[in-house]
Amino acid sequence: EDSRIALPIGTTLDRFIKRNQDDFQYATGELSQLLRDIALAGKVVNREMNKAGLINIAGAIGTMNVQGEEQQKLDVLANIRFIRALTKGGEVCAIISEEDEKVIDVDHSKGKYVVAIDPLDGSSNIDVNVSVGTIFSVYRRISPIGSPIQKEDYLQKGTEQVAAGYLLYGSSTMLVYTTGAGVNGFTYEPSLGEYFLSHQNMTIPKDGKIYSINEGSLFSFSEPVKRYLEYCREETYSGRYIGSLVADFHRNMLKGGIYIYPSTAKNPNGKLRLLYECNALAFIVEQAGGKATDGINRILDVKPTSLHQRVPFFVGSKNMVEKAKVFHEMIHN
Ligand code: P6P
Repeated sequence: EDSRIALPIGTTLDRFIKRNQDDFQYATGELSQLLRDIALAGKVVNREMNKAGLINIAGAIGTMNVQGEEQQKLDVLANIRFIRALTKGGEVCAIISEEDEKVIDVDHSKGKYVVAIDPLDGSSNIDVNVSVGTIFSVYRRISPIGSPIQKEDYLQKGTEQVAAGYLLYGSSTMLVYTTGAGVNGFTYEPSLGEYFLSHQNMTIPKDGKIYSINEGSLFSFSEPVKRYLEYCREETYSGRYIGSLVADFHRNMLKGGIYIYPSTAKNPNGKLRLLYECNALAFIVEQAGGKATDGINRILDVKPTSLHQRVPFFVGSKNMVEKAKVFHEMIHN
C-alpha cells in the first residue's frame, strides 16, 4: 500500500519530510535531519549566489581543484557551506566532495551516513549568470559505527544509495530529491526562507524530442554516438545544451529528453564523475521512470574503484536512452 500521503501542493519541505518519515528506510530521523541540513546549506549558497555579481565573489581565485579545474570563489564557498552543514549535524561520518582530493573524515564516529557531493557543478557558468547546481548522494556506512572509515564505506555502487538529490539555482531555486519512494521537487521562496512542494511525484516522459550533448566534440565521438545523433537529427529533435548538467537534466526531467556526455578524445571515460554526479542523477531518473547508462550498462550497477572516477553518461527518457543503447549494441555486435 503506497506509504506516500497525498499532500497539498504548498506543503513545506519540513512538513513533507516529517509526514513521509516512513519512506526513509530504517531512519531514526537522522536521514531527515541530513536532508534538512543540505536544504539549509542550499539556502545560504542561494543567497551568496544572488549577490555574486555585486560583492565580487564571482570569478576564479587562482587555485585548481582535484580535477585540475580552476576553482571559482562560489565553488569554494559552497564546498565550505555544505561540508559545515553536513559536519555539524552529526549524521555523517565521511564526505566525498568534487572539491577535495581525499575523503573528508568527519570525526563523528556515530555518523551513520556517507555523503558524496558536487557542491557547485557548472560553476564556470556563474559569471555569465547561467543556472548552476548542487548534486548529492547519501549512503549508509558499511563498517561498524565507531570504527575508522573504510573504502567499502565510500566506494559503494549507486544501487546502495538511500537518498539522492540536486539543488538548481536557476530562475527559481529548487530542491529535487528521492529516498527511493518517488521524486519530489520543492521551490524555494526566499522571502519566507521556506521550500514549498511544487512538483509532487515527478516522472520523466518515456519519450522526448530534446538531446543535450556538446557537439563540438563530434569528431572524437564513437561511431554509435555519431549514429545516434544522426538519428536525433533525422527525427528533427531539438538540440538544447546549457553546459550546466543540473539545468539540462532538470529540463529533460520535465519535458523529456536525453543528456549525453560520452567518451571524447579529451575525456576518454567521459567528463562526469560517477560518485557525486552520475549516481545521484541515475537514482533520481530511475525513480522517475527514466534510465541512466554508460551507453550500455546501468550506471547504478557500476562498481566504483576510485573517488573521482569518470564514466560516460547517457541519462533521461527511458525510450531515448534505450535507443542510444541499440546503436551501441548494433555496432559492437
Ligand atoms: P563541456 C560543467 O563543467 C559540467 O560538469 C556539466 O555541468 C556540463 O554539462 C559539462 O561539464 C559541460 O562540459 O565539455 O561540454 O563544456
